[in-house]
Amino acid sequence: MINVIGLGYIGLPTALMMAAHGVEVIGTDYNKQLVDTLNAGKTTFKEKGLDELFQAAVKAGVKFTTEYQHTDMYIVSVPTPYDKFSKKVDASYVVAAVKEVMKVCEKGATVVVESTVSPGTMDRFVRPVIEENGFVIGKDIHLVHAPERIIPGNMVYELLHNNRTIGADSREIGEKVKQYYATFCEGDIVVTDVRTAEMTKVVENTFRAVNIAFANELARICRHDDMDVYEIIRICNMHPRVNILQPGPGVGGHCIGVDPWFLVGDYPQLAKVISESMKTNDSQPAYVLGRIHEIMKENHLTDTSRVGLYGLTYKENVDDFRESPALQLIEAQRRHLAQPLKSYDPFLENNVITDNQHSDFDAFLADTDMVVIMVKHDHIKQNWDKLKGKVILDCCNICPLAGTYHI
Ligand code: SAJ
Repeated sequence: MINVIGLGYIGLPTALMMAAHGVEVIGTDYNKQLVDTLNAGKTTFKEKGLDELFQAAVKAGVKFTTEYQHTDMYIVSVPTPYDKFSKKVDASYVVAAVKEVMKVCEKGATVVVESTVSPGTMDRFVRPVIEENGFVIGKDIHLVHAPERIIPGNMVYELLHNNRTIGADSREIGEKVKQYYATFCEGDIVVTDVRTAEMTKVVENTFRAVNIAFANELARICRHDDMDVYEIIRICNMHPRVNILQPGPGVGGHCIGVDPWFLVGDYPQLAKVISESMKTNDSQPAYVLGRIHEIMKENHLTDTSRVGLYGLTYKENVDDFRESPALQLIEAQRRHLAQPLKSYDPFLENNVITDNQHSDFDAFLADTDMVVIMVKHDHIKQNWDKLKGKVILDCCNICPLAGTYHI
């Protein structure tokens, strides 16, 4: 039996996927309300294919509880935020979860940490917890790091098809854990050591962050001399060895805007390109705010409260708004003590900001002169007609209407 610890964005789909593929799974989360919701037959966030997977897992017998289980295999999937000042990983949730596991586990148990951690975290923070409890790692308890790499918006598909990395102290344990993932994973499963697994996950997200920062910097260079950054990137990407990502209003979410900071925090003298890239991405919402004011001036608009942000989530077609560029932009506007911006997001039924968030698209449009497209939800692509006559700043390069402004 597997006890999955942490039933959030990664832990829940992983628990459901294993259960739906014949593994006996009990999911544990210290949030009673979340556990109650799952036990009442409801999922806790929106994700393509998640409800169907949930039904299949419930049918197969998955259980949810607040209690840690006495078993021989654990998958720890709890948050690893970073400390905003030191830029280092905050491993406290992982440490707390492993401490709880140590109270109930059997000798011979395997503890798999799926949470993203900076290289060295397992050695510095997790191993000591196990040893403090009198266990010998590799004999009494086996420790594995198997970072998850599925993308919100396409999680269920990617759980099935992505390649995976399993970092273990011994090949034998790596292969044992691989068998559980192989019950559902159709991709390649690479067995390596713990430190390599830690590093590869962070490097993947850092690669993407640096590439996005490059695109954002190109957008600023092109804006300076009135060149079309999108056309330039499109043509460059026709070269067989060039693949530039897209500029945008900033980088949100809990991965690409966070993980690269782990390397900056641990290697401040070495991670120079990474550090500058993160600063570029982090300043992108403020850059967009500058563009809003420029465009307002050009169009003789004076009332900032008649400017509306379309999209509050951190990316398209998800209801996750953690670290979203739109929220950062609203905050930057507040710091200027200027009139607040309006906002609307088809994925957020309840208000996530205290004021000026509309729940009805038509009412939002009636209340705005200028619309800033922050997120390329499919919803807006079916509604271009309604935006006719508005001043539009499109941060995602999707609006087909003539006269649209870009970042
Ligand atoms: N973004 C851009 N330009 C682009 C692509 C993305 O500005 O060309 C922005 C998005 O709008 C968003 C942010 O970047 O605000 C991040 O979005 P994303 O879709 O690139 O990635 P995440 O954070 O949702 O998921 C990433 C994925 N990592 C990689 O693709 C290397 C996912 O596979 C990981 O599992 C996830 O991080 C994680 O858990 O670490």
